[in-house]
Amino acid sequence: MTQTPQSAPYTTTNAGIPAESDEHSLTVSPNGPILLQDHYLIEKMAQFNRERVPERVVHAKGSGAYGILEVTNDISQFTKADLFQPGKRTEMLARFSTVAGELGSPDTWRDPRGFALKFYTEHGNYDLVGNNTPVFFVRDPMKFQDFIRSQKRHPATGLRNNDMQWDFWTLSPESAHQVTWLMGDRGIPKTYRHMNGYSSHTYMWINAGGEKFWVKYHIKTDQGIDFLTQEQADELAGKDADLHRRDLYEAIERGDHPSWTVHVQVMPFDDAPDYRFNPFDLTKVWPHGDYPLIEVGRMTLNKNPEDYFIHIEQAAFEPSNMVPGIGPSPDKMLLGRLFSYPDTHRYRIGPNYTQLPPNRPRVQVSSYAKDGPMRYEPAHTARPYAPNSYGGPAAAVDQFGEAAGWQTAGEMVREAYRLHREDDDFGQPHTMVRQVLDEAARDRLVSNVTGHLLQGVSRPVLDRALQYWRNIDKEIGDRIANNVNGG
Ligand code: HDE
Repeated sequence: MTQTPQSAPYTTTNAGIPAESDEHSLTVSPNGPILLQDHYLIEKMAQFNRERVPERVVHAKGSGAYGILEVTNDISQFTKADLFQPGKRTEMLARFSTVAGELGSPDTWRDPRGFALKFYTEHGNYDLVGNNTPVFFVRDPMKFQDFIRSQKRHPATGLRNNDMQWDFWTLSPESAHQVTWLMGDRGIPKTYRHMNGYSSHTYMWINAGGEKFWVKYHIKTDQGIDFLTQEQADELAGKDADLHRRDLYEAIERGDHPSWTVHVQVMPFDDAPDYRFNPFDLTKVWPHGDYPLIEVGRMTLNKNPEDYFIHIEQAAFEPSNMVPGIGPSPDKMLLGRLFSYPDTHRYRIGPNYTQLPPNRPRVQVSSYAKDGPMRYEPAHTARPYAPNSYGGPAAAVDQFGEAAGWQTAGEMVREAYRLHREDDDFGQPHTMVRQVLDEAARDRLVSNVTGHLLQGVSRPVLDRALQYWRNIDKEIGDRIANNVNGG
């Protein structure tokens, strides 16, 4: 029997009882049958069978780290949110991810990247759950599930299928802006440290005087934007499927702490109705000439999680976690997300997920929630009901003000957004292709789209895809058509 030095911690059962062996089951004589009373053996096998929680249905492959947000500018004229007050430092957690790939998929697949942030503020957790692109594929949550299924695996073959992707995209022209981002250089960041993050959505900020503003967040990497070409990414996917996870972890370990400068665009509340684009349409950006970036602060990731499963696999981000001074906007996609994330957490990691280490607020919770599996934090309420005459607690409306909202009225309908004067599906991607991309980037875009279309996209989808690109930009579309049709 291997002697364990008394000073070292010894193996125990999950109940803390010293284990009798790390290598031998309990049997009758060395060659005899295993005994049911071998509690530690049975515990080890049963625990092993229950180690998995369902992977995230999207954004399954990811990596994360803890850090700090430091406010470097005075933006208190726009928001009373505690974490955005001058000089404030707030601890945070970030998780970066791909979208369509499963838990074990390569970090370097072409995909938008999740950019999820959780700020442990003095008024509870504030979660800003964005991507590395400022727009998205669809503008109504009714189509999100369908979009994702077109990106994942064909039900018959279990294989990913470019024909499905382009079938959905070409039948959903609102996808053109995000697809242009996806098929360009931003579709494969060199590392998680070399990409920006965006709220994508428009949110509401409310200042101490109750004035409301519309904002979009831009979280710009201080490492500089950098990307992998399709060829580099394909090779690295085979060599090191966890390239981005390794890079982030090792950079923080060696003290090379990645940082991002946080900015916002601010739109006066009353500008929204007549703005040239629908400011709440998630497929649109606000040109910076209309609403320039205003610096907010710097976020730095400086601490790796001590246990990946506990802190990153069980991290639960939810756009519905908005603290006083921050609120939603009429963006239908954002409003859909406010339901979906807590719902997915309750399913994936249980109803008391907010008591897990990465999700626990750094302030006292007095929410009248109680019981449920794995609950261990008391409710901090005098009685399990409100109102009560034994010390409450009661909502502090006077202290934190009314919920963020806006005036609205009308019939119940199922319709697309009403168009603003410059709203269309191809204008902004065209501007991006012509004014943001340089010639080399346009060449890579043509090459990436050509390569993607030549992998199993068949007519009539292929013809629609060629027209889709001509709608975005005639010259780009013709070049892709020329390549696809063999010159
Ligand atoms: Fe998500 N999304 N999403 N999403 N999303 C999830 O919640 C959803 C959307 C984003 O690192 C899920 O915890 C709906 C836009 C990130 O843990 C799920 C809609 C943007 C992450 C979900 C969207 C995002 C998720 C699955 C359309 C960028 C990973 C696992 C209305 C602005 C967070 C989970 C992390 C994860 C729902 C669209 C970003 C299913 C219904 C737009 C970064 O709840």
